[in-house]
Amino acid sequence: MKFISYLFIAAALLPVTGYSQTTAPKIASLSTLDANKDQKISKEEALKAGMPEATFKQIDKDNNGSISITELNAYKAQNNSIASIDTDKDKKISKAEAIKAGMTEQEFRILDKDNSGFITQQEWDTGDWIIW
Ligand SMILES: [Ca+2]
Ligand SMILES: [Ca+2]
Ligand SMILES: [Ca+2]
Repeated sequence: MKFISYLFIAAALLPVTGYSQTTAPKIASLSTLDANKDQKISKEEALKAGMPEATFKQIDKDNNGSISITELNAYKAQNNSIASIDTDKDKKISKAEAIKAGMTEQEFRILDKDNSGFITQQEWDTGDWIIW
């Protein structure tokens, strides 16, 4: 009985946690984030690109004030599902969904490799985009 109620609590908490993390999911490409192209994202660059300070701190694992490619890849390994920006849950990103999350039309066309009008997870993975 106790186990079941724990399960229930966990199930009840999950959507809430998910929601608070993705209230307004945003995306940015590495090339946008790393404005001066030194293969590191300084805090200044991150904040300028609209990344919240809390997210920056979360990715900057060694706390040295800049995000290395290694740190970025570690973050991407855990946070790379397009589900958080796929608001209508059809498993692909429409242009409207992409633009709402912070992509430009031109960037959308580049990522939509087969020109289907949607970005699939597979297409997304070929890009250098970060979701937070
Ligand atoms: Ca940089
Ligand atoms: Ca760092
Ligand atoms: Ca969608």
